[in-house]
Amino acid sequence: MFGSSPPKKPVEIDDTTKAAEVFAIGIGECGSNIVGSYLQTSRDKKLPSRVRGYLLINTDRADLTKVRQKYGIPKENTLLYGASEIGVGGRFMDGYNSIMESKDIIFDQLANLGFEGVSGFCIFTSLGGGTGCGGTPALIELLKQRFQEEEGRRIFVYVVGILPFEGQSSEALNSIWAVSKLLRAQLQERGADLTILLSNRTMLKRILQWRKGDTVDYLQRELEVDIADIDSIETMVPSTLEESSAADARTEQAFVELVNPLALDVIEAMLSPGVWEKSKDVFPTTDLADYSRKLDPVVVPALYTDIGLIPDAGSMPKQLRTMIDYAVRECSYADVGDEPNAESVYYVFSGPRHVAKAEFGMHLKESLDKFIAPGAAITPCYVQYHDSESDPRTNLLLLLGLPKIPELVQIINEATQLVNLHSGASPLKQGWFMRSKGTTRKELVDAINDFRELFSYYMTPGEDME
Ligand SMILES: Nc1nc2c(ncn2[C@@H]2O[C@H](COP(=O)(O)OP(=O)(O)OP(=O)(O)O)[C@@H](O)[C@H]2O)c(=O)[nH]1
Ligand SMILES: [Mg+2]
Repeated sequence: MFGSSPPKKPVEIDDTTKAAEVFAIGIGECGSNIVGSYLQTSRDKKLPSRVRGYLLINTDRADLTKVRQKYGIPKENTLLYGASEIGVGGRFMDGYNSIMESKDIIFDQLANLGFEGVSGFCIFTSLGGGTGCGGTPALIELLKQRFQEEEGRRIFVYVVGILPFEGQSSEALNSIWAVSKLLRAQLQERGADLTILLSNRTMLKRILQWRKGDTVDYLQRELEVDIADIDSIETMVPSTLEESSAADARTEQAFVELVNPLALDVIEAMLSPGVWEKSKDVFPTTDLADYSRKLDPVVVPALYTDIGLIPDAGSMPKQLRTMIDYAVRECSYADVGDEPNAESVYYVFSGPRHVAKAEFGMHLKESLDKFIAPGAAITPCYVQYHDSESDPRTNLLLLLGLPKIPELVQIINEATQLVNLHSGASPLKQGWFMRSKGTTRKELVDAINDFRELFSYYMTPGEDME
């Protein structure tokens, strides 16, 4: 069995990796890309290791090879599993079953990579595909079974899940299924402790806002089309992504390349407080598991980087309020609108010693007040850098627990339309659900209704589906 054999290759340990107790798993194309590019970027920036080990898994041989080459990933850190070798093409139940059927080879490989002693796992995946979307809930079930039920040892499992671009209705449906599955599994202690949502559509929107000129130049170059104005880019998404011609695949690829750096920034911001570094103080002491202890199970991050706070320039409360307003409204990774009404908040305020000060906590708390539900808990964390040579940037990471997410309405509507399109008395029509998702219409309708319930404040009464 797995578990008893010692790691074949010892995990590299220097004083910077001691505190890194998390094992990263990238599943499917998106998940593998995110982990791969994260590792590569950390290497390039010479950041201390935030992860104790990692594994990229896919049911698609070509994609796995590509990711290995692109990011310089050793073969032993990748695994091809499942029967098809060409992915599951969005059929998420196949993604789910493939993981269950490959349990032994997956755990063998994890054991070889030294996953035994870790206290947590971070799984990266898109929510709209098949391999990662279906495989993630299965993988978590197996991990929880293995550690919590068989060994009686608590572990935390975080999922960083990527929501689809606009207009990808089939992916909207998959995403709803996956999140509802993760939440339901949690009731049996077999789900994710935290599901962190990053949305491709919002990340794209942010990029378009912040780096307008650069983005237009980049897209024109990549796609060899003339982009008249910024609004035309956003409308390119729904009209093109649903059909899968080569040009559309290129558009999607270009969008993905645009948003991935943003995704990496937030991952780095989340992982960094839990890792020891020479010139850094963190208080209160924070390890990664704290996020799940203090937050609701679905989280949307917001990250405001390189903030121009000037403590000597007077009115610090006002500067801090402006900072919080901007972070919530303009820097969230899924659009939370103006009134997220979050049920819990975790913030990580980092920067030079004279800026990232606990004394500012009171003002931060006051400023957050209008964005949270009455009684919502706020958990602070301060990260101070005291390296006299470097001039660290001031950053604010907000983790909003169970916020309102207006864009989920859009996702629900896209998914509902698709379900309606394939509904009807004829069994031929209903066959679509089994054929393209591997499951029944009922399971999908239940998932949509879960969503409506959880995020019910957006819905008008009587919209439930039968
Ligand atoms: N942000 C981001 N999104 C990606 C990336 N790669 C794919 N996506 C998105 O992920 C979704 C498709 O999921 P994939 O990850 O390709 O699917 P998969 O898990 O490999 O599953 P199958 O291909 O169906 O077997 C689409 O919404 C893509 O836009 C990436 O590197 N970054
Ligand atoms: Mg794939």
